[in-house]
Amino acid sequence: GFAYDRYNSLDDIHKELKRLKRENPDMVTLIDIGESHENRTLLLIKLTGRRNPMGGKVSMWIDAGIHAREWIAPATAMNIIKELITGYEKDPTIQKLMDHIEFYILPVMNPDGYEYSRLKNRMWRKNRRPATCRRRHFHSTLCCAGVDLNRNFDWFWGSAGASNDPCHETYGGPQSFSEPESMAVRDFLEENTPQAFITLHSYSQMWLIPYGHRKRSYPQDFHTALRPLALRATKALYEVYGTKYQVGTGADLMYEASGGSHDWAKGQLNVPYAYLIELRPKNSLMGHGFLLPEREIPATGIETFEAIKVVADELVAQF
Ligand code: 0X9
Ligand code: ZN
Repeated sequence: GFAYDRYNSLDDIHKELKRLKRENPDMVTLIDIGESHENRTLLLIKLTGRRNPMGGKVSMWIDAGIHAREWIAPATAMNIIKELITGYEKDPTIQKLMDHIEFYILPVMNPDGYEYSRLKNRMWRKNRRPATCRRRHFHSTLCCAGVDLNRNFDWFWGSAGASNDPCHETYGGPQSFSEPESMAVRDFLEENTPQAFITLHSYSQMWLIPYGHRKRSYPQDFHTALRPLALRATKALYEVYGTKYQVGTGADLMYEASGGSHDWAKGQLNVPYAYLIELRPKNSLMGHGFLLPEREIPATGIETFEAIKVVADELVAQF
């Protein structure tokens, strides 16, 4: 069964979300925002306090598991959900946040890839779009499955750090929003545009700010709003266990990559605060890269939640 300190199957995650709804019907709503290629449900949980005076005016989006092998991301999303629900009764700070903000959390944005990574290939990254085949030589074809969903959003789609080769790890798809998973997220967010958008990845302990498609490319409020809030959030995170995060754009700190969801959220949707968080570990040597040990799940959840609270607090103050 499901455990908050384990990496869980999609089925156990969905069962836990349904249990949370059963136990907290006044705080929890489950929304089916679409289906994956292999017809798995994209199950979104909406959390809000019993006395939300704003009536849903301010909202925050958190998704995880857009990349299949980054298991700590769905696990952290689940821990954030648990902290918000249990904190509502016993922690006035969380009660205030929940009474002002609607939290929309999608713990597994790429359910087909997640299950494939659990059962077939631990290092799978993309979704499971059925194989596209192309002719190579006489009598030889090459077929490859999957689109990198974090290259499939409509922000300088296909321009940098993405491949048009279906066999590549960063294949961006035949066009932007070609995939059911990214389409479902787009359609929901266009109808319910939040004030903060956070997408959880791993690894490298970085709090990434738009834009990532080109070096030295920043939204106009980068220095006045996005970066200062990111610095406050990562400071709160650091104060829990001393975990260090770098803050900057993905293009400046890592590499250029177009078609990312956080860039799209900021650039096209005009979400004020859009971030991509690369969770633990820092590196692939001692920290095991994508293979973060289960014993680090609880601490990752707690420290990340402290950072999320800083962002949520800012939404309450500002909107
Ligand atoms: O490549 C990605 O999609 C993200 N890294 S990951 O290892 N989780 O796959 C980072 C995207 C952030 N943007 C840029 N680096 N430009
Ligand atoms: Zn990722």
